[in-house]
Amino acid sequence: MDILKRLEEAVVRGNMDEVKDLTQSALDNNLAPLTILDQGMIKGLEVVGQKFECQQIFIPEMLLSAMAMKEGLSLLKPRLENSDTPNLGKVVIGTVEGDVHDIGKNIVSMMLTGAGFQVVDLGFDVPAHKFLDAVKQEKADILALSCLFTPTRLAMKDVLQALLEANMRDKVKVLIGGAPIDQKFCDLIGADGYAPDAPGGVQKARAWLGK
Ligand code: B12
Repeated sequence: MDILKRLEEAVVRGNMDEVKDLTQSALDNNLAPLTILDQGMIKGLEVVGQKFECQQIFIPEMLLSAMAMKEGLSLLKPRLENSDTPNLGKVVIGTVEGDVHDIGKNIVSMMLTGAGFQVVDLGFDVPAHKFLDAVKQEKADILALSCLFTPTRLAMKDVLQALLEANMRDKVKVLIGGAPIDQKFCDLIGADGYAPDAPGGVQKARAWLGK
């Protein structure tokens, strides 16, 4: 069986050792890190999501798959973050309050780093005031917000409101993303931009800073 298909299935089974070994083999076979991610690991998590929806698996299994994915991602990290480009600007990133999904956010963070941005990652379940403090303290050019769990989308609006109340809204560009986000929602809450994936986010960030 094709190595990427085996990787997908190992993520579905949540087998950490297998995911790590197969990711290493894929790299040894000169497969590009983005191909390994998109056509192996992320496909696996999509299957996991479908199985969870049909109640074929439950939270512990979903968590195991996430942990296995993180093992594989740790091998891709140095390659995704490797950059010889000068510092393009500063990005503060995090998953919004109430949401613990951080794999997509971590990938965006790695790819921004790889593109030459300095990234300050606040982690997940981040309240609006923490984003505000970090933007001020770090003098960030861009604030990147992630969410996966649909009800937490509204926490993005709270962050924008906090920036507005602190007279900081025009000091930082706000980029949003995550599975339940689209351009319509972006327009609705008044964020500066949306991207459907990590490469799209990098593209937007570069364009904003004129790079
Ligand atoms: C792994 C997982 C978990 C893990 C998370 C572990 C972790 N550390 O992240 C655990 C087990 C903890 C978990 C918990 C829950 N989960 Co969950 N989870 C998933 C799963 C299987 C994969 C998510 C993932 O990492 N995908 C892969 C990454 C790479 O994709 P991504 O995040 O979308 O990111 C890409 C883009 O969206 C974009 N992007 C993301 N962020 C940003 C930000 C910016 C700025 C930009 C530009 C782009 C961008 O770029 C990324 C890469 O290109 C999904 C199913 C799925 N299909 O996604 C369900 C899913 C997201 N979970 C779901 C649910 C319901 C839950 C729980 C509520 C379950 C429960 N009953 O408790 C809890 C939520 C708890 C909470 N308060 O947050 C639902 C959400 C449904 C909905 N529409 O709201 C899903 C869709 C499963 C399903 N089909 O029902 N989950």
